[in-house]
Amino acid sequence: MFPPDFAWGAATSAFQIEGGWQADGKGPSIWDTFCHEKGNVFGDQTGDVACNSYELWEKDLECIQQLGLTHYRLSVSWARLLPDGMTQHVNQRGVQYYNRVINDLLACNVSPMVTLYHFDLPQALHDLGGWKSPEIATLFDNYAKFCFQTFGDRVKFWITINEPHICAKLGYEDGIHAPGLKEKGTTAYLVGHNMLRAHAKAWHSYNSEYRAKQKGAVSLAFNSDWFEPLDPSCSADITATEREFAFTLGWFAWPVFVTGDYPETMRFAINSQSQKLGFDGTSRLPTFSDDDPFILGTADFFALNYYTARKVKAGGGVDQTLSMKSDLDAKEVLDPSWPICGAPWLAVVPHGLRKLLRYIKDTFHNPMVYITENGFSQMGPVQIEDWERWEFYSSTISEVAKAIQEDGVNVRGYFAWSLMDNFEWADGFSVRFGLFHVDPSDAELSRTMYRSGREYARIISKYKTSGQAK
Ligand code: PNW
Repeated sequence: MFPPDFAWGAATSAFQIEGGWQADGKGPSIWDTFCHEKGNVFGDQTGDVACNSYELWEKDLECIQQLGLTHYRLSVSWARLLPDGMTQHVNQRGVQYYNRVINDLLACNVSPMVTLYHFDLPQALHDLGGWKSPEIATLFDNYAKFCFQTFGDRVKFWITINEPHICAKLGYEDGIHAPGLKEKGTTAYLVGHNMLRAHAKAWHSYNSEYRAKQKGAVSLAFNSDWFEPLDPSCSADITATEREFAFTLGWFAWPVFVTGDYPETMRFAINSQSQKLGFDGTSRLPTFSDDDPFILGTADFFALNYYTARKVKAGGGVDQTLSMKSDLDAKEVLDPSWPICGAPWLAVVPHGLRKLLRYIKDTFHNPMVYITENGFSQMGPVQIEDWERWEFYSSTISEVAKAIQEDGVNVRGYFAWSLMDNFEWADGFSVRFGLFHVDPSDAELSRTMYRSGREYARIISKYKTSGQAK
């Protein structure tokens, strides 16, 4: 049913669970700044305490064991390890914390997958220009090398950057994630460019300095919805769907897996819109230069975060100012037959994952794939008997099985988002993605298993190790 040694995991990220925002010498990140500013996050909630995993790591480990996970995906906080972002000043207490997490996981036979950057840039680096500055690639590379050097004897799966598309678009175009900039139609492309340069530098460092000894794998995590034309017989909707893929998944996966450069569709759309609006100057989508690291081939596996699907209709998105939306010139539509879970953007479309996996196989040269995030959110009253979420997981996992068996996609692992309810960015704690419930107003912050957690544990114990149903 599943390949033997299939990775059965769950994922979290540092800012969303750790808290301890100033503990033991940690520096502030752009998310600390962003959520301390009123009006940015639901109910002005913050990540100051979150699930307090900085102090309650043992409780997380118990959850991981109760689920029987083979793998756990976490992120390390750059500003906890290097408070001002630079390697000159190392916070040893931060190093100790992650050493303990990693060692405890290994002692319980759980393999860590570590993300270096999950939205939480050290504020000190943002103040120097952050992702907008070309220097960030070298600073990120230094940080990555520090992590490979410090933890790489034990960590065999690395994700450099989580969802560069979401980071760039929500943080620098829409302004709803930190650092809250709305510099439309320009900065997100620049930020994405520097993220690719930073990622590629770190991959090359691993490849030449650490791989032989540490024998791990390095990638970056792409997010993509499954897109299909609203009217499959309308050629404008079909090309709009191609643009959607190009502007989300292709933006980052095409350079890394196919050509070393952005999809032609994307550059063409951006440049023709610039022309139409009389924007002079060079392309808003930067070009890679000979001084840049080679981008092509800088991923050892394909890491995919999948949540939902969209139908795509041509046009409609165009306005007369520069923006990513006008460049894209497409409108996303929800199919009324798709149920919505919790958050309004989250249509439940498990079969979209199978289709997307097939698309990835065909477009990106049949890579080894890890689904590094997939989940279902709950809002409103807490439902511990969350049978809808359970149904979602069980049908999604069966779509993954079909992708493997019937479509021949090389899927090697699946990580549920998330191990526990946590700080869901601009939605604060109002949107719950956990397999364990955490109530942020409970002084103990106890973790309570949802029904879906129990069912996920059953699936895992059924398929773990042999891949065959027991
Ligand atoms: C991902 N959107 O982010 C992240 O990797 C997680 O940290 C996050 O908790 C998870 O998905 C669930 O949202 C996203 O608004 C954040 O479209 C926002 C969006 C998509 C992904």
